[in-house]
Amino acid sequence: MVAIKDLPREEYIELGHAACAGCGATIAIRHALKALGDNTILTVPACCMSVIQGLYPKNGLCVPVLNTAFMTAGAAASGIAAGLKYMGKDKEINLMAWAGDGGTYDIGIQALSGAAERQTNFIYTCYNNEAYGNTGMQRSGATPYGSFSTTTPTGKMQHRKPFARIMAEHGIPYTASISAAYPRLVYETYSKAKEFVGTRYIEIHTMCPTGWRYLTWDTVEMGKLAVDTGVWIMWEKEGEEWRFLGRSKQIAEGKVKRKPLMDYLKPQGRFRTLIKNPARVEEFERGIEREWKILKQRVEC
Ligand SMILES: Cc1ncc(C[n+]2csc(CCOP(=O)(O)OP(=O)(O)O)c2C)c(N)n1
Ligand code: SF4
Ligand SMILES: [Mg+2]
Repeated sequence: MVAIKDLPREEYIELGHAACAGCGATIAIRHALKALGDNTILTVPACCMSVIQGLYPKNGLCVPVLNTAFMTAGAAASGIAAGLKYMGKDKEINLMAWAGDGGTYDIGIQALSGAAERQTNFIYTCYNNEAYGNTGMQRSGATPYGSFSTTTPTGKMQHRKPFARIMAEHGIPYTASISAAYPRLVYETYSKAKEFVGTRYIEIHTMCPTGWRYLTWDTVEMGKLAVDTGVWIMWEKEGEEWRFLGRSKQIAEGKVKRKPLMDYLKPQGRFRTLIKNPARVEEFERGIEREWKILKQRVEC
């Protein structure tokens, strides 16, 4: 693992960007861009990042950005990729779409799936804060079971979609599921992903104090608790090979015991109603076990 002192000094996200204090998405993009460098073009659909990166007349990111409509990240990137290829610059420029979970799991899946099926040459990042943050926290397909959102006031009744697995099954060369709580892993994942040609899908669990309702200074702790309790699983698929990553690997190999789920649920206001209902907490646990079981089968085969 790269040492902190060896991370590039260059910064591509400006001080004074417009994110909430404690926003995990800024940790994620900061370290992703350190890996990709200034030869990068971003396309960002409507989401928190389109606010973070620049409320007119300011600019929060130091790379060119094409802002697009909510559902179009995959389509916009496909257009840019075609343009870069035509100009013979597709090998020297990293193209990245950076979209939220709503813009990916829900309204953006069609354009993204099409782009992946065409093996469009780009990195697609879904930064997953588990709700529609930009518009005040409505539920998305990524919102966890039992979580409060403004459209699920008594707790969501469905489990989240296994979206990174859905993308991996497109047969793309690289897929990863990581967390912003591990910035060096973010850096290493992008350093690796940029070496592949074709569609690469990276999903980052990005802690969101505003939506998840915990104290801003607990952001990294909250991301680590998601991994330690097994709620969020870190893994990658390179070619046909599936692997667990970091702490999730230690859990899968039995070197570390998973922490109790309540350690993660209790500090977050969004689970306040859920934790009063043991039957629903058990259902939450069943969803976690199901995902671990499927991923373990993938890693072993
Ligand atoms: C077609 C369309 N519907 C609704 C909106 C309003 N809108 C803008 S951002 C957003 C939520 C984005 O959620 P997500 O993709 O999860 O990103 P986040 O804001 O959480 O970072 C919505 C509903 C829109 N811009 N376009
Ligand atoms: S709402 Fe959440 S994801 Fe959006 S800027 Fe604030 S902390 Fe970040
Ligand atoms: Mg979101």
